[in-house]
Amino acid sequence: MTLKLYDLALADQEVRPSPFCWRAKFALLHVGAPFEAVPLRFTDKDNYPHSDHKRLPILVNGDDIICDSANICAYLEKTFDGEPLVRTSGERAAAEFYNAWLGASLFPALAPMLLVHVHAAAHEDDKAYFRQTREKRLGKTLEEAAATPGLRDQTEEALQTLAAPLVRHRFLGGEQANLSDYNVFSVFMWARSIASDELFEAPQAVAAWQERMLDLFDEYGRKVKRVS
Ligand SMILES: N[C@@H](CCC(=O)N[C@@H](CS)C(=O)NCC(=O)O)C(=O)O
Repeated sequence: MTLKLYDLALADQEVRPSPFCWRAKFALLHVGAPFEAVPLRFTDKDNYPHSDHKRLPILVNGDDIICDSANICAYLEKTFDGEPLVRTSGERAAAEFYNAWLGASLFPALAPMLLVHVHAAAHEDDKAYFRQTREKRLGKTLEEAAATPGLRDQTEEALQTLAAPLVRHRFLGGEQANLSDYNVFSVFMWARSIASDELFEAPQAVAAWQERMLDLFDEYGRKVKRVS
């Protein structure tokens, strides 16, 4: 049976930037589960497949409805015999470390620069909702957040740290991509979907890893539509 992954879409339904949705899509591709990515907009809440959970991704597999990207990864590991997302407890611990690094380092630097681009590319019916919810969270306007001094430098510093393992390893998972790669690269897919390449310059080791990540799964990440 084909699974349905409810995936956040912008004004152009083919542009799907959500980093959490990307984490779920890469996990599905990795375990080899056939899926259809179904677009939903921010304010399309009545069509979200869960009565209470109003964030994406949501995965539907027959009667199973799984909310939250981390739960989706755990569900896929439990349900599918394909390639495991991590092979050892050490790899799992590393994936948890990269998540913590994302939350402490890359995300806070990159998100304020990206949110204004999400708003620009959002559907007209979503724009007011997106601005209101995000500005409440930020405590400032999207434009003020994007203009915070030093965001580019902070992003590039975070990427210097990410370069450390990638100088000697093809992937954060070692020879093959694993959950660590998908968690981190999902944030790059967010940036790639909605913003120009000029927001930051990645160190060479990170840039080369990005290309390897874009090559995976028959170039799934490279082929998807970006805001023009
Ligand atoms: N912890 C959740 C976070 C999901 C999340 O925040 N998704 C955002 C899109 S990136 C969303 O659906 N937002 C809907 C809204 O703001 O109404 C996960 O990992 O799935």
